[in-house]
Amino acid sequence: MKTVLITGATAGIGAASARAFAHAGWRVIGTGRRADRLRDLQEELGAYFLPLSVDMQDRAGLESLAKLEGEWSGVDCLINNAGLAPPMADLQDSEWDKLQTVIDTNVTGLVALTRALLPKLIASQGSIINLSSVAATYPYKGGAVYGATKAFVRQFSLMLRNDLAGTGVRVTSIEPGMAETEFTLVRNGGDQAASDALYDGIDPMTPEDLAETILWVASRPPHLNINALELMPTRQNWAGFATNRK
Ligand code: NDP
Ligand code: 8X3
Repeated sequence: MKTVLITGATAGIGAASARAFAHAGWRVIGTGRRADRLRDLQEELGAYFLPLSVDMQDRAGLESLAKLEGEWSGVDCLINNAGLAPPMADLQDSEWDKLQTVIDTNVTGLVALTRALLPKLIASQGSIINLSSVAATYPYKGGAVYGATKAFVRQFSLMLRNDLAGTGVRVTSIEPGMAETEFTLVRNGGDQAASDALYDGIDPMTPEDLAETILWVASRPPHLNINALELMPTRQNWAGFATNRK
């Protein structure tokens, strides 16, 4: 039986992935800060789900995830999913603490956890699936720090493959557009109406769409590495260039 560690399993894409992997016969280690949500998921998924409440900003806590023993000691797949965006704002109008939280979570925590788990992933010839975003590639106004963290995740994924050459470990950057989760609620400080308005009428991707894709990536045969995968709702596309006339 294979084991997957999914960060941010308390909501959205991470929770849907926990369900998809568990139903496909994997053991699932799920993390996040909200212990009550992890407990609910354990009740739903049973003994093959291990809930571990860890904050991505707590490096020691993340490193402790690499020290599990017994039946939970092996890790075959790491899904670096936990992440968030600060409110949409120009940098000059942004609150520092919110930016710092995003950088610490999306970048620093992701690197710390990946580094700590690499010995186990090398031993299992496992795989790493990182949640980047279309914001890594396509700039939009008010998203500089978020987009930059996701560009980091994309490039980190591609370059990590060089470090891992010959080990059999696979690395993938998943780059979604709009998926309806708690993402926009968190970004807007809990404004449900604003979140509903953003997704209204565009048939956004669902967390299950992404979970199915992530499970598909993790289930490819060992000789096949999906480097990067970009997905969007059919009703989402690119904005044009902007100009500022004098
Ligand atoms: P949700 O807000 O629904 O879920 C985010 C998850 O991340 C939660 O489980 C949350 O857990 C966890 N998380 C956030 N901060 C921390 C922290 N400091 N420590 C531990 N866990 C944390 O969002 P999504 O499911 O949409 O997002 C998942 C990933 O997908 C993110 O990396 C996001 O950037 C990316 N993504 C999302 C898109 C979208 O449109 N939804 C599109 C492209 C990428 P808790 O709060 O319990 O700690
Ligand atoms: C979030 C996707 O399109 O809202 O990563 O920037 S989008």
